[in-house]
Amino acid sequence: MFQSICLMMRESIHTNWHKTQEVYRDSESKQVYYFSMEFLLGRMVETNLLNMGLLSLYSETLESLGFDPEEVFHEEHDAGLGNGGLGRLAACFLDSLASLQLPGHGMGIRYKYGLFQQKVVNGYQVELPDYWLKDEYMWETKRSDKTIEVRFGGTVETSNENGSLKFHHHDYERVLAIPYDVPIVGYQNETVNTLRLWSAESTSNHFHFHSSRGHDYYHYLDYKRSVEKISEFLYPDDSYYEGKILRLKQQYFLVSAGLQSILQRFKKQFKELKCLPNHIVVQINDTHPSLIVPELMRLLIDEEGLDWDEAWDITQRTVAYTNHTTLSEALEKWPEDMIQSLFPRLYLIIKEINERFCQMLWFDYPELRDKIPEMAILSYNQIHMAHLAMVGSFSINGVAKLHTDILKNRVMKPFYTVFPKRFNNKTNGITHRRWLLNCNPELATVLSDTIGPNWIKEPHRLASLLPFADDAGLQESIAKVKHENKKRLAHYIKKHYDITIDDKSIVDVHIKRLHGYKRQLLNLFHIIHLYQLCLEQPTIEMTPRTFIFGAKAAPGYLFAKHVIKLINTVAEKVNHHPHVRDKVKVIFLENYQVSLAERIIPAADVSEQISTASKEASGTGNMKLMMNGALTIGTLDGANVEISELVGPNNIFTFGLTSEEVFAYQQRGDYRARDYYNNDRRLKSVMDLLVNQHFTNDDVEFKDIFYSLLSNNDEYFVLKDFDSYVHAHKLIEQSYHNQHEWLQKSIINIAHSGTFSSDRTIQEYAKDIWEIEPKKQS
Ligand code: B1N
Repeated sequence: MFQSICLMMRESIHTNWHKTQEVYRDSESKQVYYFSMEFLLGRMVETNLLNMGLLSLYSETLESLGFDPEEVFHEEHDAGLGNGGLGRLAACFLDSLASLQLPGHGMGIRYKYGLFQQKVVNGYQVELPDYWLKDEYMWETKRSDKTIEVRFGGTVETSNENGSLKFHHHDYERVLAIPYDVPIVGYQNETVNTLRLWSAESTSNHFHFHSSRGHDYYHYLDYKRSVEKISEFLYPDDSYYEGKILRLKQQYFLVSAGLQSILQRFKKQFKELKCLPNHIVVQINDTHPSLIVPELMRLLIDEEGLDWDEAWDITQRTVAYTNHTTLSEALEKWPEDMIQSLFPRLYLIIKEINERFCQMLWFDYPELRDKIPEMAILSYNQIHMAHLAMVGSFSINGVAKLHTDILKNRVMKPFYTVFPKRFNNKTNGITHRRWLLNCNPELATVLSDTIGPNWIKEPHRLASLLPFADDAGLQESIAKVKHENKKRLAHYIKKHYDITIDDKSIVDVHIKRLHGYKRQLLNLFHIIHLYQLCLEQPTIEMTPRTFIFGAKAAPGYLFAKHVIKLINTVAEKVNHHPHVRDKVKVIFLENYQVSLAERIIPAADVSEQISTASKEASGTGNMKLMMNGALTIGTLDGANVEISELVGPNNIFTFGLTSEEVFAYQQRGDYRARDYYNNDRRLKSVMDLLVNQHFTNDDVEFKDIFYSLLSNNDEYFVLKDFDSYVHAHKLIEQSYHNQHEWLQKSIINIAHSGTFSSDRTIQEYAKDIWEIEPKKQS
């Protein structure tokens, strides 16, 4: 049934798909290509039906045929081609581009294995491969006719032809890049854009293998294996740079295949390469595709015969760069010799770009001369990809106001001095179609009943809810929807975990990748504190709370894995202790992914956004949760700052150090975590439970956590922020007690969430960076 539905949908999608491409071509529209190593699409059947305007019809028809629509739709495996926020942002952007009728497409990799599937065994995370292509992927179309060749390794020779240098590439390894196109359906507007995912294949005939090393069969098999590995799996690291050669190959594979296909299409239609920036813009999602800069230079100079200055002008006017993190462990720095041996020609180009950039600094910015070593693209045998991206692009943007300010005034400060006009902010957003209309249709109906349905096309109109924040009728309807959503989640938890949660409890959710800076540990310390309160005072009055965690840890990130084990261990204790279990429940939902988020978010009362201030570039879960009426407990970090400004201090629970305070501590170096352990009785008794075998008789993992806080001086200020976090949770409990007050806050949050629709974000990119306009179909 699922496959039949998809086949029917494909017919009408494909008609509009062809039409859209014709309209773009005939109108010579400028088109944007969003290059990203990750697209975290999740399931597409429901959102495609929604956007086609057919969701109710299909659901009703399925029911009348005796099928449960949910069961049929859930046959679709999540497309998990991303780690977390960065990959999901790319997917939301595609939805908004199509829904706003903008000519914009995605370029990515068709990984054979998406992000690993997480199982929890005995409290530990276990990773299983995500073989998402096991069944046919119903949305993709293979386009063998558009195959591209990508070249790795080899040597470069120069020759002098009529006074100009020519570069010849020999003995390279040939890799075929096969595109698989996925249609991106706009919301009820007949626009269908393209996400092009590249798959690596070896050349089928090994006699075509351009190697001086001969046509040896075993050599061919080795070659075939090494090629197929390129698009085999997604690296499971979030906000972390792993300097693996295979990852670098993946990046170049995407960049080279994507760019060549764009140039091929461009040249068919237009003659003058000089006009490239008038018709094409390439947005790079973090530095992962930043080899686009030297690769475009290579194609323009070596293949198209342009000179350096012409090529550089075109490149700089075509590429735009988005930064998503300031964490030093996530900044990409590739070893010079790795770049040189994998891409000998790109290496020469990067050296030349670096040389010219450093010369320019020396002559034009004498005051920055002593900064040249730290600004260079190539220094200490490393290639700094962020520097390459900044020098080679016309736009550099951060993803929330605070984050952009930190880039301008701290992390990228000297670059901001040199290129002040390039820097700009584009606060992230989420598609309200998936994250409200589709995942919480009952809430959407209540909203439309109150303010009419215009907010669906123009999400800022959700602000019309503000006058109704106090309205008893609306409050009651919203409370009812939330309660129904909690019951559904409770049912899911009962079925899959055999744990009963109180559907009248405060549902508090912390769902995101597991990372030290995201401080799941701080949340857990508060939970342990509540647990101890219940033990000390068995009759204590407490509004029952359900704490839900969903988080994957990178397989090699031991600290994060220890935190998962600790959450599960605490959950086991808390959920069974007779003095605690009716007041506090802790659930770790395994395999957190897009489809699970769609279940959890509509049921949430409280949204945990508690990163160490300055560390979370934006966050987007914060936006999804507020849009579904949850109230935020959060630090003044990332987009929380903007949420707080919009809803006002009474409608959010902020706590903890500010980013300025964090920077000041780091600068002075006078934070003493141990003092907080010694001086706060609650904190000491919480932490001591980690190492006194209270939870298990073998607590090596927990000792590791304990010592990371004390011996390593608590890099993320968990101990410092504990007190104000506990206080904020007390305020939450009080406020929840007064349901009228709580629902008013909830409505105010929903009303302001329209600002965080990715439609708003994409309109800003379209106007300020891309200079593209909507194209009506027909
Ligand atoms: O990008 C999201 C932001 O909302 C988050 O705050 C930010 O942490 C996230 C290397 C990353 N930054 N950097 C990454 C992902 C994978 C990888 O290999 C870095 N992800 C973010 C959207 O702007």
